[in-house]
Amino acid sequence: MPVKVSMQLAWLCVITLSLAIYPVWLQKPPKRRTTSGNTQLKLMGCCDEMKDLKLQIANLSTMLGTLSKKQEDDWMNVVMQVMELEGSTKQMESRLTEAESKYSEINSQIDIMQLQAAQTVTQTSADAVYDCSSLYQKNYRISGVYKLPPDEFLGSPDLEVYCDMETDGGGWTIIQRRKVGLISFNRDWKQYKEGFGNIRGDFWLGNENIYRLSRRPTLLRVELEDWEGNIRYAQYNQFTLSNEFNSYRLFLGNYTGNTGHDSLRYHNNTAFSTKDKDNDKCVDDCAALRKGGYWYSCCTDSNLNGVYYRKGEHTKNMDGITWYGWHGSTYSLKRVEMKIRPEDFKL
Ligand SMILES: [Ca+2]
Repeated sequence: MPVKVSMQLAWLCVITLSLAIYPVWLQKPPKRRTTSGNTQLKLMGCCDEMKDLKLQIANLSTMLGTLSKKQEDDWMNVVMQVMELEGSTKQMESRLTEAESKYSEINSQIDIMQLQAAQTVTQTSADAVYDCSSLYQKNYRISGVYKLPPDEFLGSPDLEVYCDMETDGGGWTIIQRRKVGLISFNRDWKQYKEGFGNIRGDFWLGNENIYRLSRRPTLLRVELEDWEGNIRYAQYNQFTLSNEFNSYRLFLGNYTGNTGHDSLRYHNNTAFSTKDKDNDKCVDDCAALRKGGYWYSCCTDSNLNGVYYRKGEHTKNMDGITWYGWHGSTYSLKRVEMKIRPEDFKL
């Protein structure tokens, strides 16, 4: 073998061996991380972005904190408001309940009294309920509506009355009231005979009923109120009405009171007149002129069943609710009540 060939073989062996020992040389060399200028710029930009982002995040965190705080405050406010509302609602509810219970208490008291008053029908005459004074003597002391039993002697039916259990000792049966002013008192004979109106508001108890209730020696009390809130009264003993055959003629005894002069005296011993029954002592038709039913003479010194005029209109007419002795002929009063009680009523 020539030396040249041997040398070539030897080199080949060395190279082969080397390749066997260092196979990595056959692989592609790994990409070196270049640090060229372009990449450096990119990196710098990235850092700035990061900084911006960090700043934004910091800002957002602050905003979030502020918002959370605000939300918390708002929530607390809402809670406080709800609590306040709940408190006032509870207060209102309790007031309502209180009022309702008082109302039902009074109502049930009156119901019981009415029931008890009705039950007295079967009792003996000594215990009979004639009027509000009888109820008062049976310890019914609350003013309001009661039902009186039928009167067997007169054959009259049961009667709803309003009792005044407070004024001057109580026991008063109210026979007339003016205070609301919505219903007309310009009615005919039959209506005045039987009564009309609302027992809790304005009404006339009825001449037949008044006649029946005043058979015993009776006091009449007239209470007047003007539009300035002043209150006066006139009281009479020996008050009575005659029967219908005698036109429910009025009779009065002595006057006591503070109404200026006694403006019912003029109507004493005078028959009752209505728009359809002129029983007055005058050429004129007083009931038609004064627009009410009353004991018109020629014509009036008082007209308690006249026209109801409201404040502002109350001084312009002659046909109003008048008491000449106190406010004259053209002043229409704000409130009137006529009530009766037996003279032997014991306080
Ligand atoms: Ca006449």
